[in-house]
Formats: sequence, C-alpha cells, structure tokens
Amino acid sequence: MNEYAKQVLELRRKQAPWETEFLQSVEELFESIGDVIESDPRIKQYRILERLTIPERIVTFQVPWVDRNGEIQVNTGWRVQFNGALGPYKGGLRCHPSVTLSTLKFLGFEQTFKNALTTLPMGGGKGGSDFDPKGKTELEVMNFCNSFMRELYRHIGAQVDVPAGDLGVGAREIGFFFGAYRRLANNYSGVLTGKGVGWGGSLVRAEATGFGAIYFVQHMLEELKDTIAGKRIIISGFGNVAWGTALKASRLGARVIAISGPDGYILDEAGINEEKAAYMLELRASGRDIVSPYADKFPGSKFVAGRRVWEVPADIAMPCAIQNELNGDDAELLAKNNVRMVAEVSNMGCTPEAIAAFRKHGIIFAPGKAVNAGGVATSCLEMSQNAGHCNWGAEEVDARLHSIMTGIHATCVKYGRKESGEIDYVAGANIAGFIRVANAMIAQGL
Ligand code: 2IT
Repeated sequence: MNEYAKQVLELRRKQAPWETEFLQSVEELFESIGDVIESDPRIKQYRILERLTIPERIVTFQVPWVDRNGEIQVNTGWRVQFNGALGPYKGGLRCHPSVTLSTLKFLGFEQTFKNALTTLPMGGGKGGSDFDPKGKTELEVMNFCNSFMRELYRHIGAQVDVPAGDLGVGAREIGFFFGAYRRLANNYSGVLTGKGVGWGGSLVRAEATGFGAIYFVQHMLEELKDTIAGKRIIISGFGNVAWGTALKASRLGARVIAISGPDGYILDEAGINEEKAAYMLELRASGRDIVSPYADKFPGSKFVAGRRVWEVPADIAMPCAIQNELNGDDAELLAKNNVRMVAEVSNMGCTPEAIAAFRKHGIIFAPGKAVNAGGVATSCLEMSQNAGHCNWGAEEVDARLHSIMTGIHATCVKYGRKESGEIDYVAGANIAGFIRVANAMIAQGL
C-alpha cells in the first residue's frame, strides 16, 4: 500500500478500531489506488484521503415507537451523508439488528464510489436503524417509519439527500417513509426512491439491481468469448436482489440452481423460473425469513437444512445477501468445485481472505460496487423522472440501465486491464470511482 494511504488508514484505525467493516472497506479501496496517488501529487496536497474517510455529516437520532401491546420501544436511527462532491447524497436505508454506525459508514463509503462509477450525478450516503422488521406487524412497522422520518425529514430533500431501500426496507417501508415525509415537509418530490409505480416510482426499479448484475456478468463472459446461456448459477439470499437476478438469469437461458436463506438452501436443478422467482417474493413478504417452504411447493427441488449454498457445484456464484457472507473457506470450496466466476451482488459480500483465494485460484471476481450499481443507477433514473414530472416505459428504463452497466463494465476494463490481458475488476472499479470523486473534490476546493 502507498505510504500516504497507509498513514491515513492507520489514523482511522486509531480513531475507531471497533469500526471493522468501515476499516475493511477503506483498506480495500486504498490497496487499489497506489498508482493514482503516486502519479497525482494533488491527492496528498489536498488531503483527499483524510477527507474521503470522514463523512461530511452524520446524523444520529432516537426512534421511539409504540408496539402492539402499547409498550414504548426505542431504536437508534442514523443517516451518514458521506460525500456530496458528485451530487445529492444518495443511498439506501438498512433496517437490521446487525446495523451499527460502522456498518453504515462502510456502506456509505462504498456507495460513494459505486455512484461515481455510474457517472450519474449522485453523492454517496447511507442510513438506517438497528430496528428488526422480522415478525413485526404492519402497524408496528408504520409506527417505526413515522418516528424515524419525524427526525430524518429535516435532513433530506430531492436536491439534498435521497434515501432508498436496502435490507429490511422494501416497497412497503418506502411508502410509509414517503407518506410521513410529505406530510411533515408539505412537499411532494423525488426525496426517496423505490416508490410505488403509480405514485412516483419507476418501472424496473425493483428488478434493477439483479438485472444490472446479470448484464454485468454477461459482459464478463463476453470478455472470455462465452455466453450466459446454460450456465449454472448459485445465489445466496432470497430478497429483492436475488429475485431480480434469478428472473433475468432464467430469461437469458441460465439456470439458477440454488438460493439460500438463514435456515439453509434450496437446490433446484431444473432452475428457478418466473413462477418460482415470484414465489421467492411471496416467501420474503411472509416476514418469516425462511426458504424451506419452497421445497414443499416445487417437486424436484430439495431443501438442505442449516448448510450454505457455496457447497453446490456451479459455474458462477453470486452472493446477494449481506457483507462478509462469503469467507476464505467458502472461496476454497468454490475453487474445488471449479466455479469460474464470482460476481458479488451484496455490498462487500466477500471477505479479503475470499478475494485473495479467488486470485490464487484464478477465479474471476467482480466487486459489488460495480456489479450491483444498477440498483442505485435506476434510482437516479427515478429521480430524473420525478424532476421532469414524467414516467418512462419499462423498455426505456431497462435500455438505460443496460447501457449504464455496459459503461461500468467498460470502465472496469479500462482501469483494470493488466499487462497479462486479465482484468482486475476490483482495481478497475476502485480506481475509476476514486478518480472521479477526487477530481470533483479538488475542483470544488475547501
Ligand atoms: O446498496 C445500494 O446501492 C442500495 N441499497 C440502493 C441505493 C439506492 O439509492 O437506490
């Protein structure tokens, strides 16, 4: 690692050694940008690395709400407005018991470079709460959302900060957040994305992360003079992202043969088709967080209790659940099973040990900030439609999404192609995103 980068990483480590996820994401980026720092003295002169590793603003607040028994519950809410050099802060809200400020700082940091890669005018941000939506009634979720927005509304706006969904925040929660916002602010604008189609949402936004990931994989295969038809794909997760991925993969003739939940995984050699993918959404909406009922519903499929999907032999692995869900041992297992390609769809889904193992075994790996950028890119298309008071057809949105993913892939190739001809997607994505953000920061002064 470059000396200046090392110093800044050390500084941040000393300041908050417990922020392990955040430090992991910073280290991964810093590992990639040594040549840029050395070739452009302005990076150090303008103290870009120090400034990039402190969020421009963090709002922390209490979220008191009333449960079904009339008891008061209290959660913590956060919004991390990480970097606004390229546009209004943009990024999702995550509600999950595992959420800490470290989680949201890593997600906001990643988001900053991901959004830069899209070339669209968006800064990076992230927020959320340690609220656990699992097992909550609709009224409890609404109470929580109302309370959360009662504080957050004063910090966001269509030209200020535009949250969206993430883990635990789907269409229903965005509806409650938006309803609360417009009543409190007396303002109807594109202040949140992922809204319902019919009241400001964009067609294809729900599918966009998964569709975009598959478009990216198609380009990765194209580099190898190969195509996606017939490929066997394993996926972790069964939420909105896994759903979109499975849907697009099956439409293109690939076979998603396994998906997973916290209870185990489903093996379905026939592949997940449209009907089965729709059932995945139903399972998710049930709020029980299990995949086992899939095997009862679709004969020929099998539920494997308590085990992880990475043990299933396949061509391509696509983690679609949560950070650090695929570790070094899992990566060794993938290598043993001759998996050729890992396209990370979750944010920082693979540990540094896993990425090192991919390198060692020649497994081609593309990072989440490139592969999953279709989600936030389509959020920006939603913002465009809101600002222009119009709705685009599904074909138009999908065509724009496709061309954005093509552009991101080309950028990764441009900055990540090694002398051997191989493409280092991690380096490509990190370098390209970093240069764009750094240049804007330098141009805008202090
Ligand atoms: O991680 C992500 O890119 C998201 N959760 C989507 C963010 C957005 O603003 O659509």
